[in-house]
Amino acid sequence: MDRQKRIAVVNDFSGFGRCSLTVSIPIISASGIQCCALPTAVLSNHTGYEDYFFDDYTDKIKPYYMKWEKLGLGFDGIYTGFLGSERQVDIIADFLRRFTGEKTVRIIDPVMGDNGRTYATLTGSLCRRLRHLAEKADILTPNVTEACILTGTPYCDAPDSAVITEMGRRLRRAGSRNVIITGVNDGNTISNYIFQENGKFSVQTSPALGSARAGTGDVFASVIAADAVNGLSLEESVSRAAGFVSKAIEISEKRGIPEQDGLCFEDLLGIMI
Ligand code: PXL
Repeated sequence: MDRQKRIAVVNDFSGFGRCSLTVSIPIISASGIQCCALPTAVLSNHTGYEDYFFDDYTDKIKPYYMKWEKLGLGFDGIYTGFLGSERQVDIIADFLRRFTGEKTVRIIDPVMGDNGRTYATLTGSLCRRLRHLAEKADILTPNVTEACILTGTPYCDAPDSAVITEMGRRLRRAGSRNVIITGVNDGNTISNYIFQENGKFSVQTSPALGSARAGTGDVFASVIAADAVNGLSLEESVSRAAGFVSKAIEISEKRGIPEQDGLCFEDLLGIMI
Protein backbone atom coordinates (compact mmCIF):
# COMPACT_ATOMS: atom_id res chain seq x y z
CA MET A 1 0.00 0.00 0.00
CA ASP A 2 1.22 3.48 -0.82
CA ARG A 3 0.82 5.39 2.45
CA GLN A 4 0.17 9.08 1.98
CA LYS A 5 3.11 11.26 3.06
CA ARG A 6 2.75 13.05 6.35
CA ILE A 7 4.40 16.13 7.90
CA ALA A 8 4.19 17.21 11.53
CA VAL A 9 4.26 20.99 11.76
CA VAL A 10 5.36 22.47 15.08
CA ASN A 11 4.27 26.09 15.04
CA ASP A 12 1.88 28.54 16.65
CA PHE A 13 -1.73 28.98 15.61
CA SER A 14 -2.34 32.66 14.89
CA GLY A 15 -5.97 33.19 13.97
CA PHE A 16 -5.38 36.31 11.90
CA GLY A 17 -2.41 37.57 9.90
CA ARG A 18 -1.56 34.59 7.66
CA CYS A 19 1.46 33.03 9.34
CA SER A 20 2.62 29.78 10.95
CA LEU A 21 0.02 26.96 11.06
CA THR A 22 -2.65 28.88 9.16
CA VAL A 23 -0.35 29.01 6.13
CA SER A 24 1.39 25.63 6.56
CA ILE A 25 -1.80 23.59 6.78
CA PRO A 26 -3.28 24.75 3.46
CA ILE A 27 0.04 24.80 1.57
CA ILE A 28 1.20 21.37 2.72
CA SER A 29 -2.28 19.90 2.18
CA ALA A 30 -2.46 21.40 -1.31
CA SER A 31 0.84 19.63 -2.01
CA GLY A 32 -0.88 16.29 -1.44
CA ILE A 33 0.62 15.72 2.00
CA GLN A 34 -1.25 15.15 5.25
CA CYS A 35 -0.40 18.02 7.59
CA CYS A 36 -0.46 17.22 11.33
CA ALA A 37 -0.40 20.31 13.54
CA LEU A 38 1.44 20.51 16.86
CA PRO A 39 0.61 23.98 18.24
CA THR A 40 3.18 25.84 20.36
CA ALA A 41 0.89 28.74 21.23
CA VAL A 42 -2.50 30.11 20.28
CA LEU A 43 -2.67 33.77 19.29
CA SER A 44 -5.54 35.93 18.12
CA ASN A 45 -3.18 37.45 15.54
CA HIS A 46 0.63 37.45 15.12
CA THR A 47 2.96 39.61 17.21
CA GLY A 48 3.53 42.10 14.39
CA TYR A 49 0.27 43.81 15.40
CA GLU A 50 0.28 46.23 18.30
CA ASP A 51 -1.86 44.01 20.50
CA TYR A 52 -2.60 40.31 20.55
CA PHE A 53 -3.98 37.52 22.72
CA PHE A 54 -1.25 34.95 23.44
CA ASP A 55 -1.92 31.59 25.07
CA ASP A 56 1.34 29.74 25.67
CA TYR A 57 1.09 26.02 25.01
CA THR A 58 4.40 24.92 26.59
CA ASP A 59 2.88 22.64 29.23
CA LYS A 60 0.50 21.03 26.77
CA ILE A 61 2.89 20.13 23.96
CA LYS A 62 4.30 16.93 25.47
CA PRO A 63 1.00 15.41 26.68
CA TYR A 64 -0.35 16.23 23.19
CA TYR A 65 2.41 14.43 21.25
CA MET A 66 2.55 11.51 23.68
CA LYS A 67 -0.93 10.64 22.40
CA TRP A 68 0.55 10.66 18.92
CA GLU A 69 3.23 8.25 20.14
CA LYS A 70 0.51 6.03 21.60
CA LEU A 71 -1.17 6.05 18.18
CA GLY A 72 2.14 4.91 16.71
CA LEU A 73 2.34 7.84 14.32
CA GLY A 74 5.39 8.34 12.13
CA PHE A 75 6.26 11.29 9.92
CA ASP A 76 8.01 11.73 6.60
CA GLY A 77 8.83 15.28 7.59
CA ILE A 78 8.93 17.37 10.74
CA TYR A 79 8.86 21.11 10.23
CA THR A 80 9.40 23.43 13.19
CA GLY A 81 8.75 27.18 13.24
CA PHE A 82 7.86 29.73 15.91
CA LEU A 83 8.72 28.64 19.46
CA GLY A 84 7.43 30.92 22.18
CA SER A 85 9.57 29.95 25.19
CA GLU A 86 12.94 28.47 26.10
CA ARG A 87 11.40 25.37 27.61
CA GLN A 88 9.63 24.69 24.33
CA VAL A 89 12.98 24.22 22.60
CA ASP A 90 13.91 21.32 24.92
CA ILE A 91 10.45 19.81 24.54
CA ILE A 92 10.68 20.02 20.76
CA ALA A 93 14.15 18.44 20.87
CA ASP A 94 12.50 15.53 22.71
CA PHE A 95 9.73 15.44 20.09
CA LEU A 96 12.37 15.26 17.34
CA ARG A 97 14.19 12.40 19.10
CA ARG A 98 10.98 10.41 19.50
CA PHE A 99 9.50 10.97 16.05
CA THR A 100 12.48 11.09 13.70
CA GLY A 101 12.50 7.86 11.74
CA GLU A 102 15.12 6.67 9.30
CA LYS A 103 13.65 8.71 6.45
CA THR A 104 12.19 11.68 8.31
CA VAL A 105 13.34 15.03 6.90
CA ARG A 106 13.71 17.73 9.55
CA ILE A 107 13.01 21.24 8.30
CA ILE A 108 13.86 23.83 10.92
CA ASP A 109 12.88 27.43 10.39
CA PRO A 110 14.62 29.36 13.19
CA VAL A 111 11.87 31.98 13.52
CA MET A 112 13.51 34.86 15.41
CA GLY A 113 13.04 38.09 13.51
CA ASP A 114 13.12 39.98 10.24
CA ASN A 115 14.56 43.17 8.77
CA GLY A 116 17.19 43.39 11.51
CA ARG A 117 14.64 43.27 14.32
CA THR A 118 13.84 40.36 16.62
CA TYR A 119 10.25 39.30 17.36
CA ALA A 120 8.73 40.47 20.64
CA THR A 121 8.95 37.06 22.33
CA LEU A 122 12.66 36.38 21.62
CA THR A 123 15.00 36.49 24.63
CA GLY A 124 18.78 35.96 24.70
CA SER A 125 18.53 32.51 26.19
CA LEU A 126 15.75 31.44 23.78
CA CYS A 127 18.13 32.50 21.06
CA ARG A 128 20.96 30.31 22.40
CA ARG A 129 18.61 27.33 22.68
CA LEU A 130 17.41 27.87 19.11
CA ARG A 131 21.04 27.72 17.95
CA HIS A 132 21.25 24.15 19.25
CA LEU A 133 17.96 23.23 17.61
CA ALA A 134 19.23 24.61 14.28
CA GLU A 135 22.11 22.13 14.39
CA LYS A 136 19.63 19.27 14.10
CA ALA A 137 18.20 20.47 10.77
CA ASP A 138 18.28 18.52 7.54
CA ILE A 139 17.13 21.80 5.99
CA LEU A 140 17.56 25.11 7.84
CA THR A 141 15.74 28.16 6.43
CA PRO A 142 16.89 31.37 8.16
CA ASN A 143 16.33 34.81 6.67
CA VAL A 144 19.27 37.25 6.83
CA THR A 145 18.32 38.54 10.30
CA GLU A 146 18.11 35.00 11.68
CA ALA A 147 21.35 33.89 9.99
CA CYS A 148 23.08 36.91 11.62
CA ILE A 149 21.67 36.05 15.05
CA LEU A 150 22.58 32.37 14.73
CA THR A 151 26.17 33.11 13.65
CA GLY A 152 26.75 36.22 15.79
CA THR A 153 27.25 38.36 12.66
CA PRO A 154 26.35 42.09 12.88
CA TYR A 155 23.19 42.76 10.83
CA CYS A 156 23.24 45.06 7.85
CA ASP A 157 20.36 45.84 5.45
CA ALA A 158 22.26 45.02 2.28
CA PRO A 159 24.90 42.42 3.17
CA ASP A 160 27.30 41.48 0.39
CA SER A 161 27.37 37.97 -0.92
CA ALA A 162 30.67 37.13 0.83
CA VAL A 163 29.02 37.76 4.22
CA ILE A 164 26.01 35.60 3.33
CA THR A 165 28.25 32.85 2.02
CA GLU A 166 30.34 32.84 5.18
CA MET A 167 27.19 32.64 7.34
CA GLY A 168 25.82 29.73 5.31
CA ARG A 169 29.10 27.83 5.56
CA ARG A 170 29.27 28.41 9.31
CA LEU A 171 25.72 27.17 9.81
CA ARG A 172 26.60 24.03 7.85
CA ARG A 173 29.79 23.52 9.87
CA ALA A 174 27.73 23.85 13.06
CA GLY A 175 25.64 20.84 12.01
CA SER A 176 22.74 21.84 9.73
CA ARG A 177 22.94 19.50 6.74
CA ASN A 178 21.48 21.93 4.18
CA VAL A 179 20.98 25.66 4.63
CA ILE A 180 18.89 28.12 2.64
CA ILE A 181 19.45 31.77 3.54
CA THR A 182 16.25 33.34 2.29
CA GLY A 183 15.12 36.74 1.06
CA VAL A 184 18.46 38.50 0.59
CA ASN A 185 17.27 41.86 -0.72
CA ASP A 186 19.57 44.35 -2.48
CA GLY A 187 16.78 46.81 -3.24
CA ASN A 188 16.12 45.52 -6.77
CA THR A 189 16.41 41.78 -6.45
CA ILE A 190 15.73 39.02 -3.93
CA SER A 191 18.14 36.10 -3.69
CA ASN A 192 18.05 32.77 -1.93
CA TYR A 193 21.41 31.19 -1.11
CA ILE A 194 21.50 27.39 -1.07
CA PHE A 195 24.27 25.48 0.75
CA GLN A 196 23.97 21.73 0.32
CA GLU A 197 25.43 18.78 2.15
CA ASN A 198 27.08 17.53 -1.05
CA GLY A 199 29.15 20.74 -1.11
CA LYS A 200 27.02 22.29 -3.86
CA PHE A 201 26.40 26.01 -3.52
CA SER A 202 23.99 28.07 -5.63
CA VAL A 203 22.18 31.38 -5.58
CA GLN A 204 18.77 32.00 -7.14
CA THR A 205 17.85 35.61 -7.86
CA SER A 206 14.57 37.16 -8.98
CA PRO A 207 13.26 40.75 -9.23
CA ALA A 208 12.01 42.26 -5.94
CA LEU A 209 8.34 42.88 -6.72
CA GLY A 210 6.89 44.28 -3.51
CA SER A 211 7.60 45.01 0.11
CA ALA A 212 8.27 42.54 2.92
CA ARG A 213 5.12 40.92 4.27
CA ALA A 214 4.33 39.09 7.50
CA GLY A 215 4.50 35.32 7.23
CA THR A 216 6.54 35.27 4.02
CA GLY A 217 9.15 33.00 5.67
CA ASP A 218 6.39 30.62 6.78
CA VAL A 219 4.94 30.39 3.27
CA PHE A 220 8.42 29.82 1.84
CA ALA A 221 9.38 27.15 4.40
CA SER A 222 6.02 25.36 3.99
CA VAL A 223 6.70 24.91 0.25
CA ILE A 224 10.25 23.75 1.01
CA ALA A 225 8.98 21.23 3.60
CA ALA A 226 6.32 19.83 1.25
CA ASP A 227 8.74 19.58 -1.68
CA ALA A 228 11.45 17.91 0.44
CA VAL A 229 9.00 15.19 1.46
CA ASN A 230 7.81 14.90 -2.15
CA GLY A 231 11.43 14.24 -3.16
CA LEU A 232 12.20 17.40 -5.15
CA SER A 233 15.76 18.73 -5.27
CA LEU A 234 16.52 21.78 -3.14
CA GLU A 235 17.18 23.91 -6.22
CA GLU A 236 13.85 22.98 -7.73
CA SER A 237 12.01 23.56 -4.51
CA VAL A 238 13.62 26.96 -3.78
CA SER A 239 12.64 28.04 -7.28
CA ARG A 240 9.03 26.88 -6.70
CA ALA A 241 8.88 28.52 -3.26
CA ALA A 242 10.24 31.84 -4.59
CA GLY A 243 7.81 31.74 -7.54
CA PHE A 244 4.88 31.02 -5.22
CA VAL A 245 5.85 33.88 -2.88
CA SER A 246 6.33 36.36 -5.69
CA LYS A 247 2.96 35.52 -7.26
CA ALA A 248 1.31 35.86 -3.83
CA ILE A 249 2.99 39.26 -3.31
CA GLU A 250 1.67 40.41 -6.67
CA ILE A 251 -1.90 39.37 -5.77
CA SER A 252 -1.61 40.94 -2.30
CA GLU A 253 -0.45 44.27 -3.76
CA LYS A 254 -3.19 44.24 -6.40
CA ARG A 255 -5.79 43.66 -3.71
CA GLY A 256 -4.30 46.34 -1.45
CA ILE A 257 -3.85 43.91 1.44
CA PRO A 258 -1.89 45.54 4.32
CA GLU A 259 1.65 44.15 4.76
CA GLN A 260 0.82 43.00 8.29
CA ASP A 261 -1.99 40.80 6.96
CA GLY A 262 0.53 38.69 5.09
CA LEU A 263 0.58 37.03 1.69
CA CYS A 264 -2.69 36.48 -0.09
CA PHE A 265 -1.83 32.97 -1.30
CA GLU A 266 -5.30 31.39 -1.27
CA ASP A 267 -5.93 31.83 -5.00
CA LEU A 268 -2.70 29.97 -5.74
CA LEU A 269 -3.30 26.77 -3.80
CA GLY A 270 -4.58 25.06 -6.93
CA ILE A 271 -1.13 25.26 -8.56
CA MET A 272 0.75 23.51 -5.73
CA ILE A 273 0.69 20.02 -7.21
O1 PXL B 1 5.86 34.66 10.69
C1 PXL B 1 6.60 34.54 11.81
C2 PXL B 1 5.74 34.56 13.04
C3 PXL B 1 5.17 33.40 13.48
N1 PXL B 1 4.40 33.35 14.58
C4 PXL B 1 4.15 34.47 15.28
C5 PXL B 1 4.68 35.69 14.89
C6 PXL B 1 5.51 35.73 13.74
C7 PXL B 1 6.05 36.99 13.30
O2 PXL B 1 5.73 38.05 13.75
O3 PXL B 1 4.40 36.77 15.59
C8 PXL B 1 3.27 34.40 16.48
